[in-house]
Amino acid sequence: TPRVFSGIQPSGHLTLGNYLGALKRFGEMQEEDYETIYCIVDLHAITVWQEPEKLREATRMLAAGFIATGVDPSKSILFNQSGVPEHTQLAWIFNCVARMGWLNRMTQFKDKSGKNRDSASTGLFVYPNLMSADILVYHATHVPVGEDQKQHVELARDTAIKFNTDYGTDFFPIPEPVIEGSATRVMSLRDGTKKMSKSDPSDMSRINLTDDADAIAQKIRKAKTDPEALPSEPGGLDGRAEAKNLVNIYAALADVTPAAVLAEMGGLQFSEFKPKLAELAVARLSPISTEMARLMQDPAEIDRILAAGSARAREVAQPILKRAYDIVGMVG
Ligand code: AQP
Repeated sequence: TPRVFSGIQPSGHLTLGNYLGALKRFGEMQEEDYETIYCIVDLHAITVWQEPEKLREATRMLAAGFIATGVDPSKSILFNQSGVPEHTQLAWIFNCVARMGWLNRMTQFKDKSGKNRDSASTGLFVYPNLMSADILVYHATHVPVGEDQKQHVELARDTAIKFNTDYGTDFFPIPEPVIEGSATRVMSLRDGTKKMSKSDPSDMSRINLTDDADAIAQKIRKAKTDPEALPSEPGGLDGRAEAKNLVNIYAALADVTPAAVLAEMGGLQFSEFKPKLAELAVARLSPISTEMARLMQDPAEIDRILAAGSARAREVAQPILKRAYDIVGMVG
């Protein structure tokens, strides 16, 4: 069976972008013909400073988020990255395989380091190599991600190819990004040119999976739009980034295409469409936030689930890591 790997950083509250771009697909793929491995990538999170107690809390909260959105720890392997040291051990090899020029092209590094590149952590720069290791230490072949992570999965492919070529082997499979759905890039509610992000300083820019019904309704009501009515076909959204974003969100939440949404709602003003969107978002998200809150009442149980997941993950990763070290020429 093909193997799926994907991860999410415990760097803040889960957003609607994380849900529609990634999490929603995780639970679905678990029920399809895949072996599924899902990871809370805590080592990636510390590429930018995290307050230690908040990091622990966010890790447990994210575990609750995975489970509440449909990941079943008895069907999928669910764990946190630092529990499986094989990731960082393989990442070192990949630090020596991937080229500086490849990492220099990564747009996420440019975005996150901003103008002051000299003060970004070195971890932020080499983070894509750790992500390559996350995937390849399981010989995973399918990586469900949002659009923003496509470039990193491509780097993992290049790294697998270069390792195989340099060492004259076909040891690493070449992983494929799986980017599906009508909301693979959910944009900020305040700015249609920026992606919705956990770490955006403005809470009004995003819907958190933990937001209550009032907060969701308020954020959608205040979301930036233009004065035009909804068009009746997707082409009418060209050049209208904010309008397009809200239609895509509606479509993804309703599990229909944007064209189907517009066929039904074309001609509506945003003052009429937004309450419908808010109602749908609340209906979809409130069971998730209720379940997350319930799971968070027993953090020790969450820790047990993650420890059991790490043990299962190590069983898969250890022989693959050992073989990789062997190919490279390490004694032992
Ligand atoms: N806005 C988005 N639309 C669609 N998918 C998204 N993802 C993130 N934002 C959107 C997908 O969610 C998964 C987990 O992302 P991550 O935690 O690895 O970090 P990220 O991509 O950097 O996401 P954030 O929310 O913006 O986190 P911060 O603010 O910490 O950087 C990935 O599959 C991603 O594609």
